[in-house]
Amino acid sequence: MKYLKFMPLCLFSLFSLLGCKANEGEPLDIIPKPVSAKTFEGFFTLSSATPVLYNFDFEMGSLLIETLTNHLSDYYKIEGSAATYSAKQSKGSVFLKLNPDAKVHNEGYKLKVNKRGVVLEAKELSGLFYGVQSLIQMMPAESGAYESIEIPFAVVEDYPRFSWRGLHLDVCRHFMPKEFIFKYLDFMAMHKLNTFHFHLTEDQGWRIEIKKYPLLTEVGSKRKETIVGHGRSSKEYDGTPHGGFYTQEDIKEIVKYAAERHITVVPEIEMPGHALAALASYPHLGCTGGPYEVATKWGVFHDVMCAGKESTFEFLENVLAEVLELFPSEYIHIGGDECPKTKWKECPLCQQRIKDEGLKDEHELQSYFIQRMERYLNSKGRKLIGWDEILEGGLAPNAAVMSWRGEAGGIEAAKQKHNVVMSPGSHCYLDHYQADPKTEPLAIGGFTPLDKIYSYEPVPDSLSVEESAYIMGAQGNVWTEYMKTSDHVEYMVYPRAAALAEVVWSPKAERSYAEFLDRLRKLARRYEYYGLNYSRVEFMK
Ligand code: TNX
Repeated sequence: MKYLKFMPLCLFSLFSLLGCKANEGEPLDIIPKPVSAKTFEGFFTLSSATPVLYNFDFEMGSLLIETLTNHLSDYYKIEGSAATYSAKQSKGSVFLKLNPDAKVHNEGYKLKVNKRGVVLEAKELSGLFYGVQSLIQMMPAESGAYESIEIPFAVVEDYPRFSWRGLHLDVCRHFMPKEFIFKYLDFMAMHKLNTFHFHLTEDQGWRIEIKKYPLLTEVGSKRKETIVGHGRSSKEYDGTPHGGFYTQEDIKEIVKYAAERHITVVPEIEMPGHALAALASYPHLGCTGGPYEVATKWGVFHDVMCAGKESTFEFLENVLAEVLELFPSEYIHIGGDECPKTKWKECPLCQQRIKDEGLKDEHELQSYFIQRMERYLNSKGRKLIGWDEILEGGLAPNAAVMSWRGEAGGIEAAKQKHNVVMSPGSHCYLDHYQADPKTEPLAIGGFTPLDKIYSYEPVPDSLSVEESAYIMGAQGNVWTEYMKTSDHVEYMVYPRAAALAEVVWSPKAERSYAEFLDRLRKLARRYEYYGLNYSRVEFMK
């Protein structure tokens, strides 16, 4: 026992004798992995006596300052005095330095830890925010009551590979409470994900208050029951009504909460398909005039919005007008996926439209529909993004494509010089199984384990360097047909979203799955502390 006590000391002297330095060159446990991180011998000791300083308007960056100070007080019980303004670093402090002239990339940061203290520098608040996330992950993974903590001496230079680092959530198949959306955004921020694709309307529920059309939520946000078991085989229903929606006040809170965390919320208002909830509320929107019912099972429905009636476009423009007021995002998602053309083929008004506009067929009618919506959005200074079906019948002139049926749509769009978000079902669908279905809760199907997501490369080989520039990034999609609760959503999303975060942030050449798993084990301590119901399946192997 006696000897053991001296062991570390002996080892230390041995290392010094041999010229080895304790933590020099040791990797940092940051996810997503930084572009460059060098560690040096030694640690900076942070205690309640360590000042936290910042050189910008507190109002602007209060959240990032508090993210750091709250972490210290909650996770390690290190209660410092309040952070204070200072134009310069003082010795032994943590200095958050906003510097418009800093030589760092957009959203990037530079972090230096040495015996003088910690300096985190960025030219934008987003960079400082991401730097704080990294700094936190350089601290001990174990929570507890600490007198002080040690942060390894290091120089980290970091910035994202892609500008669209997306995570989606379908709140229509199952409604998720506002408080959960906040938590979802918190974890996105921890992983430096910056685009929340909020899927708000569907066959099974309309989830956003639109003042001009109150029936959308009075009628469209409720379904009388829900299919039990797998949609492909089941005929059983639960007999329990399901509903819920976000008021415009809720939406404002969500958008603000996200913005403080440097997350853009991109709303999706589905058209012309996946729209039964809207049709049930306002039956004139459909080709036959109904009656329609909010869907109680999953799938693709033949009743879609009528492309022949002017009133459909009037409705959609009015809805979007309110949506644009609530969401400042550059892109607005209009869906566009899985729209059967059966009703349009039989509808005299749709056929008339095809004739009047000189269109070839119903695919071109869909294209006409999307192009009209694009003109509206462009006239309001916004851009349209839609699922890859919007390529069929001709892409609207400025539209961006979200490629989900594999990568072909994304490749085609990039070749046509349109922006693209890659989200192929093969790698980016977090509603798929992550392990053997026999041991997992019921899911839609597929098989997308952690290592498969980690292996994803968003830029296809078949694109030239110029074409590759149209790939804005990638996104994980979370369709909730089989996720009734927020706990279940968390189980499906994490840690797979951590793998995706590294795909969209870290340099391709820096990625290694084995080493990612090591870092993930440390990050999982934080997941536990913050009560995230993540899947442990990869740690049990
Ligand atoms: C296809 S992805 C859909 C969704 C479903 C999902 C299930 C996409 C654009 N449409 O409506 O929920 O498959 O994986």
